[in-house]
Amino acid sequence: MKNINPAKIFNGDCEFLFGAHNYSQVPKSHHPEFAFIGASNVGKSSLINALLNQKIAIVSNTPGRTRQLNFFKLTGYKDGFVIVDMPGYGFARAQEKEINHWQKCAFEYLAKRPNLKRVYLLIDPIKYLKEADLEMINNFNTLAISFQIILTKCDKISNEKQIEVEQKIKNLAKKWPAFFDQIIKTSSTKNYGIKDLQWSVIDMLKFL
Ligand SMILES: Nc1nc2c(ncn2[C@@H]2O[C@H](COP(=O)(O)OP(=O)(O)OP(=O)(O)O)[C@@H](O)[C@H]2O)c(=O)[nH]1
Ligand SMILES: [Mg+2]
Repeated sequence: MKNINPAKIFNGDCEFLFGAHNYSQVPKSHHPEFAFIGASNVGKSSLINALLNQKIAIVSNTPGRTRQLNFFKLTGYKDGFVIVDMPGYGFARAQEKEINHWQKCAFEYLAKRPNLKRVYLLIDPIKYLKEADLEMINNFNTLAISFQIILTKCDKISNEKQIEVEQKIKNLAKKWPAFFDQIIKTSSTKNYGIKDLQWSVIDMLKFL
């Protein structure tokens, strides 16, 4: 552990592997995967860029920007590992057909991916937990997929408010068996909490 340097692993050197519109397009892989999921516009792509230290995922003011599963590979640790940017859910202007398609695709990916080591569920603390987030959490618990919650856009609220939201979620989480009991508070714009996120990934990889 002493010899691990996150700055070397997340040094901006990563490769866009592919984007997939359907789970059937995703090849099997033995590389450990970490998926970022959450409501549309919550800041998934921005956080991935901050984590990877490279502007590789597309960010937009318009909700519903990421419309496929995007796979990014890093090779700087062990045999390599993969970060997955997922399309956001709860996008009000999306058509029902598209919503159903994405729900099915996300569910299939989550259910059929043995190399998926952890899901990061992003929550904007100002918006708090919505029905769609709770449904996703239900999926994680049912499928026994380890998930960790990340609060995004923390530059927009006070420390006190962040801690209050964290406590509220931890109270609810007593009933969530798949919940990894550590909430990471981040801001992609201020580069806050990114080291914590890097260590969270590394801590998982260390034991593989
Ligand atoms: N203030 C602030 N704004 C942020 C932060 N992270 C992202 N944003 C803004 O939030 C908007 C959405 O960011 P994205 O990273 O595209 O969000 P996303 O979750 O990938 O969105 P979809 O792909 O549409 O699901 C953009 O306008 C970002 O600039 C943050 O840490 N702080
Ligand atoms: Mg996105």
